[in-house]
Amino acid sequence: MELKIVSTTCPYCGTGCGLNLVVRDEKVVSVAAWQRHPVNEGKLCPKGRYAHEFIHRKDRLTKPLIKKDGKLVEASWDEAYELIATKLKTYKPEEMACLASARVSNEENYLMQKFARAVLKTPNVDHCARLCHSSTVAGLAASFGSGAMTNNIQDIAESKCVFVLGSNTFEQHPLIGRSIVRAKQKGARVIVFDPRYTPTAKQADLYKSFYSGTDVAILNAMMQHIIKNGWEAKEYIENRTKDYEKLKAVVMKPEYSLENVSGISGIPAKDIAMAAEWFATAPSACLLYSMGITQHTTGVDNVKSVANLLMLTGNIGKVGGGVNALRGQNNVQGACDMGCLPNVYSGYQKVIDEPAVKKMKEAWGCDVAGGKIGYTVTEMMDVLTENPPKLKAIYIMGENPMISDPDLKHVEHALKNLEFLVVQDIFLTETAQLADVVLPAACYAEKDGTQTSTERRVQRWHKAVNPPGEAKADWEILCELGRKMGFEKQFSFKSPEEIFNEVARVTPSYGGMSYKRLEPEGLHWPCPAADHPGTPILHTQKFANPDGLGVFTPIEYKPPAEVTDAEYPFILTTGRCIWQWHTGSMTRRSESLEREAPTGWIEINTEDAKALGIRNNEMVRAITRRGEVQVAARVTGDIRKNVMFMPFHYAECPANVLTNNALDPIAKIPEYKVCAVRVEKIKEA
Ligand SMILES: Nc1nc2c(c(=O)[nH]1)N[C@H]1C(S)=C(S)[C@@H](COP(=O)(O)OP(=O)(O)OC[C@H]3O[C@@H](n4cnc5c(=O)[nH]c(N)nc54)[C@H](O)[C@@H]3O)O[C@H]1N2
Ligand SMILES: Nc1nc2c(c(=O)[nH]1)N[C@H]1C(S)=C(S)[C@@H](COP(=O)(O)OP(=O)(O)OC[C@H]3O[C@@H](n4cnc5c(=O)[nH]c(N)nc54)[C@H](O)[C@@H]3O)O[C@H]1N2
Ligand code: SF4
Ligand SMILES: [Mo]
Repeated sequence: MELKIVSTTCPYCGTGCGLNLVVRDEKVVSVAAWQRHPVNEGKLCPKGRYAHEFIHRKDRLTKPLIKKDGKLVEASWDEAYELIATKLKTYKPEEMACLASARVSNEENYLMQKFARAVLKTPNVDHCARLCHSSTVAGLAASFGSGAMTNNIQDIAESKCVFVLGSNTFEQHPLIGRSIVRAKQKGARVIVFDPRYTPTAKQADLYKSFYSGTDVAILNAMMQHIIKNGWEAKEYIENRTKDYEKLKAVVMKPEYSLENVSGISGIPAKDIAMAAEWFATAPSACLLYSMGITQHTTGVDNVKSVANLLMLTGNIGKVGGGVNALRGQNNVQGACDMGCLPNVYSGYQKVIDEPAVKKMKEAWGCDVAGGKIGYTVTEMMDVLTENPPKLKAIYIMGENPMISDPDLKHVEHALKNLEFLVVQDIFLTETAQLADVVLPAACYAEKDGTQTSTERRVQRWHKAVNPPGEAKADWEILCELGRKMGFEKQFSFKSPEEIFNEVARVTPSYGGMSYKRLEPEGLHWPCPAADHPGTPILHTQKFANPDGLGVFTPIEYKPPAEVTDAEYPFILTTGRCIWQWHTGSMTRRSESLEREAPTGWIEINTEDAKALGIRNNEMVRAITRRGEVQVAARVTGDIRKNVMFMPFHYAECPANVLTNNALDPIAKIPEYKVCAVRVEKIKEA
């Protein structure tokens, strides 16, 4: 039997590992290592290893579905397009919204925002980056002028002090974890602060647990200790930054003394001091963060505090330094780069800047939405529950908010208030079940395209097999619908490569890229010209702000939106495990992964469990102000007393029934990492 090997990029996390799909008889039968790939060098984590298992599942969507008498029934593509086109023409632009997807290619995301802005003329386009790193995009842009991971993955291995704050790297970005191990082997000290003793924490030379939501206090205390000891990078601060005095005025306040912050965070004063000393006196130091920092009502504040610490110690723009904001989904960096955010076109060109609007009008040859910032995902759910709802139709490509958004009762209420919902997915998800029209999409292995990983590396996907039944690639669907709605010229693309060439034409940071140049292992943006080698490390000479300087921002500590009280006495934090992916649409359909973590749990500290009379594995009720779920208790010493943790992957015990949709005022990211919870034994009947 003949085997075909097709190289592509892993469809799960933002690490961007290269893999080889093994194809036999038109089926992807296995995944093999890509030995010389610069990121993973032939290694894969379990999700990459089993990334073929969901592809040929019998329950893939294979035909368009239309809701008739409350039931989804099979329809032809023509019927589906006709219905969508007719319906969408009846609404005003501001009554419609589109959600793009961090799971699909750059080309497909580019087309989704083009569809929203050129066809529907609506400014309302966003995607799950809102729930994820919107704090980073806003916070790092304010500090450095650019909202992306500053250094590349390999570079972490060169660091002499790696501080992991709010990232469970070894479970969530396992192949980036390897770079931490390498750094350690070369003599780096590793610091991990996390409310849970995670597999990442096990790698640390200094691990401390703390109360969720106290990061700003900890970072300010570290900075105070550094300044008091004269360890700040004086020359760097002088030459490359501004507003240092403003920062100093805040971090030197008595509130941020080691002793006081020890009381707020639960980390002993001497350990905060040790972390500060290690970080500031190392020849190079970097910080890795992810959702532990961003998913707070103070998400942007947290990110700016991280940026402050790194500038204070002179660690931005150099080898082994950097703010390494680890982007989550395989193509969340790309979806942001492509302009699937309500305030920017591709390449972060602002929709409120007149020259940018003019540029897009000329490039696309039609009128486009501009001048006004649209709704974010989280705001969409809010305006949908107003009376009358401000939105009437949403087109969702590759997202599953019915499991992933905060406060699910609120989300369900919102989506049910829509007059018209289109969902384009590879499976009939919880969200698709609510749709009026469901469109069957091709998955990563069934199409060509590009994706951009967390280290800004733009890499190719190569098509290995045909999609099942009548399913089509997202880019084909958007082109056909765009043409159906009268935008023949704007959606005339015959291939992803043609779309990419348009992306390169209108997006300065991708300007020098082409499919040819991306082979075999991609390029790091910014890559502005055809002879530019790409940029693995940002800000080496100057920051991306107009004056070239990095900006210190004084940040005061603020407690989370919901704090514990007598009724809800514990802090609930939520996140992930290594085996499952978000809403489980793909991993729960992968036998090898599902077997390892078949249902959810709530982690409860051993002493807390004892006080509550709860045994390991016993089903309990977890209750917050939003709702309650029944879930198995996992009694463990690996979580801080008074803190509980739940993964959000499981529809049968959905953590997001419990979470709080309070938002960061700037990034509009919800506070998934902190709410107040009570846990009760289920009384035997
Ligand atoms: N296996 C797997 N891998 C994934 C994903 C997945 O679903 N499954 N999702 C991907 C995506 S989209 C993302 S965004 C990333 C997320 O990657 P991570 O951010 O690493 O994952 P999380 O589990 O959300 O949270 C990380 C850590 O934050 C800690 N934490 C909780 N509260 C706080 C706090 O207040 N402050 C701090 N500093 N830490 C806190 C948690 O204990 C947890 O260990 O993972 C990506 N990788
Ligand atoms: N409680 C809690 N909730 C959270 C978080 C948390 O830490 N705690 N984290 C948040 C974060 S960081 C994120 S990123 C979000 C993720 O939230 P979502 O993006 O809603 O979650 P996914 O399950 O990744 O949804 C992706 C969908 O895309 C589909 N899909 C896959 N490939 C394709 C394709 O090629 N084409 C199309 N059309 N569809 C495709 C999948 O089947 C799936 O339904 O969840 C957020 N929710
Ligand atoms: S680390 Fe991320 S990109 Fe690499 S194999 Fe695992 S899930 Fe895929
Ligand atoms: Mo994410």
